[in-house]
Amino acid sequence: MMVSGRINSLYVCTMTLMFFSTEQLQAQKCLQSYFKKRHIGDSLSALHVISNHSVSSEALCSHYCLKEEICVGFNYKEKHNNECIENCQLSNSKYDDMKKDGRGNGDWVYFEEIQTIKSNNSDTKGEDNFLPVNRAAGVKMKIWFNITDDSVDKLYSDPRYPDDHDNLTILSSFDTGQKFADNYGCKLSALYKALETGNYTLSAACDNTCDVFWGEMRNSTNQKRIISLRMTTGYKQWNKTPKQQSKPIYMEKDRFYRIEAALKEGLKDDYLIIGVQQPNGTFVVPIPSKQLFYEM
Ligand SMILES: [Ca+2]
Repeated sequence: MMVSGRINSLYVCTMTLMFFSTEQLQAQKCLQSYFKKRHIGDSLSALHVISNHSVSSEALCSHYCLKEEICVGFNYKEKHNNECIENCQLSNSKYDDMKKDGRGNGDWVYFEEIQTIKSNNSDTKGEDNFLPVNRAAGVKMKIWFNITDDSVDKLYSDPRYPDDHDNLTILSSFDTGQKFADNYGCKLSALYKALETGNYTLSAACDNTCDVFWGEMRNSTNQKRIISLRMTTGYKQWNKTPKQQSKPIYMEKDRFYRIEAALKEGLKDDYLIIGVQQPNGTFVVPIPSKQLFYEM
């Protein structure tokens, strides 16, 4: 059985290298990531799915998973007669954490990542030691009103997103406060100055749903989604689900990094707050405002 599992893992990775040999970044990731076949069964419920895709092979499905920082596995179903269906589900849930989800007599195959992807180094390292000239302390918050539903995906699919926002305000930190409005979405963004070198873990609590992104300061188009919450937590509640925490993120002292977060609120309570565990082990909530800047 162990031999069979290893063959399956290597198969997916090898296929990815064949299809994307010109994409150096993906090749580097693939060398550090393998997918093991865990289960044959049904499709996953929305609770465990980051996104759905229509793909021509399991190798392409694994490629999408490698591009998502929070993806830990994917559920794939082979197409028949070139049918137009979504047959690739990316998941941020481990197989053992999904309990009954995906179990059944279907023909979906769930693959799980068995080695953690390491952060890729940027070639803009020198530039990230300097803040933009036109900056100020705080966090920029863009707001879109009149979007119903709880899911942050409704914000992303709104035709006004991301450029045509209704309102703009500046927060002192990554804390929106509580009960701002109903049926709105917002995007928070700031540059974060690391005060020491080492591994950081970001944590989020929100109502109703939210995502957190992180990346190099200069490369705003290559942000990695490091937290994806599709359930409500309490305000400053940090133990509702392990999905509230990011994987460890390596940052260097005195360098600047871009942190962004999106929130979607339906009705009643609403908030988004982000904390950070620093390399020295201290957990700070919210992220200290003296380390946050926005571009004017
Ligand atoms: Ca709410």
